[in-house]
Amino acid sequence: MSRVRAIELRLVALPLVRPFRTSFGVETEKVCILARVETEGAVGWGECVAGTEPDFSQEFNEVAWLVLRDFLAPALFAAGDVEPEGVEACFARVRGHPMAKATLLDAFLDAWLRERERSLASYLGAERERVPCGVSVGITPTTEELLAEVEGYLAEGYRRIKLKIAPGLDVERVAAVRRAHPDVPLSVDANAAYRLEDAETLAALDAFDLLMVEQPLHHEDLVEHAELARRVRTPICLDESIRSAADARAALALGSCRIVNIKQGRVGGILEARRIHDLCRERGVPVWCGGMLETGVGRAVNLALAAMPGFTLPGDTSASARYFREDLTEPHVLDPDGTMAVPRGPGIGVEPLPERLEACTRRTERLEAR
Ligand code: NPG
Repeated sequence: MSRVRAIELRLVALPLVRPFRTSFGVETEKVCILARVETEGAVGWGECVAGTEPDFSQEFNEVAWLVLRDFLAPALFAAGDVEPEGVEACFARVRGHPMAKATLLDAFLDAWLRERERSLASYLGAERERVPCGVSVGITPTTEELLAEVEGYLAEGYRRIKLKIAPGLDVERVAAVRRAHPDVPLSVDANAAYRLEDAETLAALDAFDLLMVEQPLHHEDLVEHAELARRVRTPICLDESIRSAADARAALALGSCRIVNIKQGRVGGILEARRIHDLCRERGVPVWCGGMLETGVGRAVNLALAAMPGFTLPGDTSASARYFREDLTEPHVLDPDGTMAVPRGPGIGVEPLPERLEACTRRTERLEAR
């Protein structure tokens, strides 16, 4: 059991090395909440995956901040001595808001593990010391720029390329990349930009031997994904649609997907991510670790998750240099063989560097147990 004495919320902002364009918008800066939790014996960190706008999800920073400050932090203080499962339980009366919940649960788990001198990877039963890494390539102004970017990432060693697509920026672009790289493991991610009426376009992607097409249709429509799955050969992977283990169970029961992207921040934290992993593993469904342009704090969590045995496909677990000129933590570095080390120190195994953190902080608020 551990007891939380104080929680500090911080809004931080880091410029991205290049703009990241998806079907729903362009990001030039990473702006996110970090939570710092003090227990009797340790300090833990958690990163919120929400962004500045309600686009990828209904959650966004300003709302997550309020939910953390006014509901989740008071619930955690009131809970007193708890285990990680008890933190989840004390958050249960807040409906939804998985990204806010994940922030504080993960920070608590980091502190709880540090008190016990245990790494997150060992807590999760992670088997690998290094994980194979992929990279997600945003939509570029031209096909030439896309080819150049892909070329650069392959030269760095990335083992799987994921291309962001949107209606009109799909078949030709994928064809060009496939022509240039006949054997590279390749996938596409639509971020819910298509409709079932676009099934023919999506079926045209079958020609390119893709690992998967990720989240082609509306985030709330499992039935239409199941219908689409009957019309295309490429496996469908779901991301936005899976906000919990219950969603994953429903999607698999309906045949809406054959692969699941696990982002712990999207599903309420590390414990729920583990449940989805276990469920998929039992059913022989491959999972992989998604990314949300996290700083080194969130990325450390992703690397530990990606080392679990059911994560059989390379994730969007890219190196710090893919996102930031200077990360908040010591950088996560890609080996030329396309793998990255899973942090092995206590807790998540990394901490924000104090000076970097101060330089990136836009706002802080400290909350104390009474
Ligand atoms: O490498 O962290 C990364 C980014 C991977 O493409 C990526 N993330 O839809 O999965 C996604 C997308 C994303 C990023 C979505 C940021 C929302 C915010």
